[in-house]
Amino acid sequence: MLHDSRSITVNDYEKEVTVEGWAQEVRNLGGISFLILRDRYGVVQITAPKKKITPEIMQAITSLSRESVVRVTGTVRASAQVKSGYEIIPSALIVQSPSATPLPMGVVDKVDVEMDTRFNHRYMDLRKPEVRSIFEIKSLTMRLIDEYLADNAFVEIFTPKLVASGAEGGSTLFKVDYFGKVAYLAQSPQLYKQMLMSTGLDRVFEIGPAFRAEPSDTARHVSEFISFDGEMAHIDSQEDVMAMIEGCTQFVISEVKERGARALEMIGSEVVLPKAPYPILSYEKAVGMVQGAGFKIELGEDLGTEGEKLLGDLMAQDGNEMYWIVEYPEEAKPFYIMEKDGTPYSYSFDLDYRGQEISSGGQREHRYDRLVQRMEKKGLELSSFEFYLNSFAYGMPAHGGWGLGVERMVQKMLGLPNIRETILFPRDRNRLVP
Ligand code: AMO
Repeated sequence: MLHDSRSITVNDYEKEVTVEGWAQEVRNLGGISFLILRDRYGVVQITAPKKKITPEIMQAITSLSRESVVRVTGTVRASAQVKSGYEIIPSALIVQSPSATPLPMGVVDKVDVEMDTRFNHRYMDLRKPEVRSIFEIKSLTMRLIDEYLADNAFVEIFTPKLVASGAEGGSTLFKVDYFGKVAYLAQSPQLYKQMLMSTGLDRVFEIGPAFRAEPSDTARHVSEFISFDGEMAHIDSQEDVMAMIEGCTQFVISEVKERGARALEMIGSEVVLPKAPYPILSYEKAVGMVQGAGFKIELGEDLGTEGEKLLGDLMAQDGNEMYWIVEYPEEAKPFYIMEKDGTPYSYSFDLDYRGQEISSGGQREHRYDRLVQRMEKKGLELSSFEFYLNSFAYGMPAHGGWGLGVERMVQKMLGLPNIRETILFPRDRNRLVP
């Protein structure tokens, strides 16, 4: 079994180990050479004093190009000069895969590399521990969501990503040729998770890809993201749904702090557990707050990126990182959201995290006739939604749910400037490769 930089302990001192990694740095000082080998967990120092090693090993080290993959067998020696407390004196060294030169970008160099260059050479960018660790946190986040929802009796579902009609508006649909028919990439599992509410599977969730042909080139939009969707039946109001999300986000963030401590240190992120319960602002109140701070917006309009940021700053003044905005104008919300009768508003919510929407949802219109009315009002072609509407005609309980952009949440939790930092191979208007 190979050792790695994390598994070598004082118990291995004076013993022989084999390690493998990338040649991060080679220093040749004549009588002695040093090779810094990087693996997933850190680095090990290979110390090669000319007098104690074979000429072949010396030759291999001195001619090694940076980032080559090397396997080294040697004896572990305590060393006060090395941060880890030990070094390895090599008795065998194999270059498993030499690296070409020059490198397309540096791994340890402290120069700022353009984002495009980084994403063009993502395999190299991800060799940086601070970049790679983001994906350990993202993976942990997914596991924690699973754990929380399983504990709350949710069933994990997988809905089609090739669909015949879009639920989130026509402007962001990606068209696909489906055996000669028009199909689309799913913008969300909306229609399917709602249909399941009529079956007795009364709490479902899905974590899966969602596709949006977003024309905007921003730090928060991509054309493929991971959506964490939930839907719950037999609710009294949308507050039941909000309580579930709030419980989940608090659980995820506190456990990430705990279980992700090592990765967080690598990234250099200090995660703060938001103050709970999250304050609830009505849409009207939120608009009033940003207007009060000099922002130009009329009632009925969307807060937009700038409005959301400003609201985030205002909420931060009282130490609130996460907050709800509820009761948006029904006109601004999709057909499946329930109207608040006698008002221009709706039973809907957004969850904002430090000035950025990370989730939205609400109570759904479960009454067949009202749903049809609402779809007609929105100008939808009812025949395209027959499969969906049918599930409302034979007994559909009151229900509500949410969609939460996992990458937006991870981005905000880690304090990263751009959503793309949380996606291995991001897709946007300008990028389809790698
Ligand atoms: P919505 O369209 O608001 O709602 O999307 C839900 C959440 O998904 C994330 N998101 C995105 N993340 C990155 N890039 C994008 N282009 C992008 N678009 C959306 C956001 C957003 O809050 N069906 C409803 C949810 C529901 O009511 O259940 C929906 O999709 O974090």
